[in-house]
Amino acid sequence: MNAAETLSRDLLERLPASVQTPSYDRATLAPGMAHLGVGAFHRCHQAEYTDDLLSLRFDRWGIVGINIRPPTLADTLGRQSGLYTRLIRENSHIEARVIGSIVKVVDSQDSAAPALAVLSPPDIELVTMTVTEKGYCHIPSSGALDLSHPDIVHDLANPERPRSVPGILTRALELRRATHGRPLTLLSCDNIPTNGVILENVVRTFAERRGHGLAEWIAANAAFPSAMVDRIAPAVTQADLESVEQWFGYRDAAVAVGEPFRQWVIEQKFAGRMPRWDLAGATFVDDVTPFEYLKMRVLNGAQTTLATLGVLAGLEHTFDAIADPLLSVFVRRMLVEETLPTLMPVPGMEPSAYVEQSLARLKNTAIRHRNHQIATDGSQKIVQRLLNPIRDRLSQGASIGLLSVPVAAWMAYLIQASTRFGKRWSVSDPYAGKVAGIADATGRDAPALASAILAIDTIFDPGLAANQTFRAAVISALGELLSDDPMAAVQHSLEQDEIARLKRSKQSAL
Ligand code: CS2
Repeated sequence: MNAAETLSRDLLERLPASVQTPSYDRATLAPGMAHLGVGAFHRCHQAEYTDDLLSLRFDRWGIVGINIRPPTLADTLGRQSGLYTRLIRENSHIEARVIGSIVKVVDSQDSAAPALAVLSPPDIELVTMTVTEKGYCHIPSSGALDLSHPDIVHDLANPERPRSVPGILTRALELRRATHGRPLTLLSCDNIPTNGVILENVVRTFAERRGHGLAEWIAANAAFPSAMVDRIAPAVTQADLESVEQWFGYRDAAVAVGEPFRQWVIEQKFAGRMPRWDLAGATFVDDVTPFEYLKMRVLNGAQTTLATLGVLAGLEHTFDAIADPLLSVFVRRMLVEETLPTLMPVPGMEPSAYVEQSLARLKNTAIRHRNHQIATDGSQKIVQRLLNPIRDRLSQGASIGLLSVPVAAWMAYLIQASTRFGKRWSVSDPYAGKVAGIADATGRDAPALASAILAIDTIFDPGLAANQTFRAAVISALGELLSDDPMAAVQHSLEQDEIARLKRSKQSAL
């Protein structure tokens, strides 16, 4: 084998035996579903489940991958006929497999036309998507479509040339209605709570504004199941790409790297035929909510906590943050004491074992998940990961001193990206400009900073923002996080928690 050869159909036959290859006949694999947002996560998750399913029970379920945002796919997956290497890594363990379920890729960054040409024909029966939290153009605190979002304003004025996910999906449904009327299942695979409900909301709101009975047609002919998805699969680096050539002797421009753990729980609510992913390890259930709470509050909550506090502590990756003794004690205590009591019973799962398993996953040193990557778009993540459990705790009259620290850390992370705070790092978040504006106008006054940020009602629901216990906890943590010793906030919250615990146990002993 030529060392510099690029992954292709021809090369499949000549790969080293340590690289697994598709066991089914890709030449006869017809497309049956489309996926929006072909990033590292899709390549390590839905595409892998589909690859598993195709080898168990071959069916017309090839994936057409579409990107409506950068990066383009033509030069990477496109050149490799959709083939790519999926590496599973855990510390020194490496497992390589070429995934064959993506049969075609389409770039639709400049105009929605190529995406619509894929989504409209009747052979596509299902659309899955990983478009990030902000892709839904919803208001995080309420789940409603953000009618002031520039892309939504554009799409309502130009519905035939949409830019946004809700605009593109609504237009595709409109074209399907006009041409063949076949039903469609739209399956969100993003980490937003009740993702199916939010997707349905934004599409319905958009369609209602289009009129002509479109919203009613969609209600009768489309399904929007919710799903909980899980696998840690960070953004791919140059080093990941080079590793495949080093270890296996071929080039691959579309490598994806993930951890061994994976999970997919899907609400059984489909408009038509569905891939039997349940045969490949996914679970079909009537209600995803308990699984969603567990995953977003525990695993994702821990990730966001370690990421924001990790950046403030000068640590690069999740595994660096969890190796820090203080942060590791903090995150476990926060999850066990404050998060766990907010969860719903999950069939077949013991919550404290899930916490331990999640923390163990975060220690995997081969998964180089940058704290800045996880902190990206924090404004779209903290509601489901931190604020919802805080709200539940407050309604139980229970303590929130620990969960408030990562909320303040998210604020400190955005505040310190402002000019007034010397632009300590650059951030990517739809609310970065707003928070920087607040920081520039306010300076180092923690109560004033916290008050102004808590007043952003599209993130903080007003009832929560007005809660004095929550405000006091956030203000106190923020003051320390912005000081020269940011980890004092973590230390103090643990001490306060310990004192409160002792008081409680004395009281219950009386
Ligand atoms: C991460 C998630 O970047 C992030 O927001 O917390 O991508 C996380 O790795 C996945 O949800 C794990 O399933």
